[in-house]
Amino acid sequence: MTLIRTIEFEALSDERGGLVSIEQNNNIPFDIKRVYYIFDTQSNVSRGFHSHKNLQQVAICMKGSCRFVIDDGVSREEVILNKPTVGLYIDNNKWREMHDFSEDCILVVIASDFYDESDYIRDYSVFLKGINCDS
Ligand code: T46
Repeated sequence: MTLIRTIEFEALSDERGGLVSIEQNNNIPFDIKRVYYIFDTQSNVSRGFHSHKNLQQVAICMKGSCRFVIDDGVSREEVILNKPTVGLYIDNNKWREMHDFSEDCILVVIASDFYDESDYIRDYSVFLKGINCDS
């Protein structure tokens, strides 16, 4: 099973430019409750290093690039996001890290729920214990 699940968005492009439409339960596989974005990134500063108990998300790099690592507690896979037409689906119970941000990166994240710090697991050993309890 691959840990990297990307979604290709249809681009409605013409001589004026491109347009992508995002719709819940259509090209996004959940009800959308929140959208946030990350910008002013630095190439030597990584982010993430957590999993979510329940949250599902789709991350889209609207500008620039960054590298995501997805880890299910058994294996780790990575992908470079650098297109506004590709989203990375990040399921719950997956450890994620974001590295190698370009300085012009704008990363938009579409989320299935509101911000809730109690949904985060920010300690890798706690994440691994949770995965091993479930299996
Ligand atoms: C994720 C990756 C891809 C809020 O108050 N509201 C929000 O909606 C978010 C996302 C964050 N925050 C607060 C929590 C922290 O005090 O903003 C601060 C920075 O968040 P964090 O350190 O979690 O940011 P990242 O870039 O490490 O992770 C973020 C998301 O938090 C996370 O859900 O999966 O992007």
